[in-house]
Amino acid sequence: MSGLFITFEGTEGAGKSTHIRLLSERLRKLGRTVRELREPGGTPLGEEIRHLLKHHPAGRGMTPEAELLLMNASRAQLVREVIRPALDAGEVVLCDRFFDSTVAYQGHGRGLDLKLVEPIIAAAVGEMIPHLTLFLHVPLAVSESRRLSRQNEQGAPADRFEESERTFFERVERGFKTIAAAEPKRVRIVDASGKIEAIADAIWVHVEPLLKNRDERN
Ligand code: Z5A
Repeated sequence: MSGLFITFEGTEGAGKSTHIRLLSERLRKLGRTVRELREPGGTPLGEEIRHLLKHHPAGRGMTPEAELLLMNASRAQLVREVIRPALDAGEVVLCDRFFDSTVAYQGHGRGLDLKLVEPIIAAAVGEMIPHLTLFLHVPLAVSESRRLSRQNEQGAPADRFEESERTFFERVERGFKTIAAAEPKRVRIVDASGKIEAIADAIWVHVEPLLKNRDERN
């Protein structure tokens, strides 16, 4: 694959969507072809699964195991239908969440054994490991207040995840920190609590050398 695959991770409201948008604008100005994706979702099948996972009444009593499998069904489709072809065509793929979210939410958050979680991720992902993962970190209080202000602005109801208790999000946050500590080369922590422009610049510091590297190799 000649493209570049970058994933964004973090708790809700960390600014993933905001920075995917800003980074893709920057890359497009430089003449790059950029693909913006989100998980769960990103394909017609994946978007249906996203609805089941987040809002459908049938999802109310969903077990952690069913959640794990649905997340990875969406991912298996996204990898084969969109990510792999886009990377083969030399595009920059920016994905809002990927398998680290499964480790953090279904593993650390829901308490599923990582020995169960990891092989299922491997089946969905295959060799499609991101070149770079940006873990946008904000304290949980910031995450909560951004979500609440967005809900007030848009009048949108909370989804099934947003209804979880604080201790769940504390475990998820610890999960992301554990992942970042275990894979410091791929996963870079970005302090996402300051001004949007400064965070965008901090992200660019990680992206620019990777682009140069790829250009030299291609
Ligand atoms: N999930 C899972 O359990 N397992 C998995 O494997 C995967 C996902 C892939 C998807 O929800 C849910 O699925 C997610 C995890 C679970 N649930 N939770 N929690 P989603 O896609 O709907 O939501 P999200 O991924 O959590 O993202 P989000 O809430 O949309 O947040 P965000 O994209 O990181 O943030 P944002 O939309 O860019 O910003 C939020 C608000 O803050 C917005 O009003 C911005 O204007 C504002 N903002 C952003 N940055 C700043 C700064 N720096 N200062 C001030 N205000 C800011």
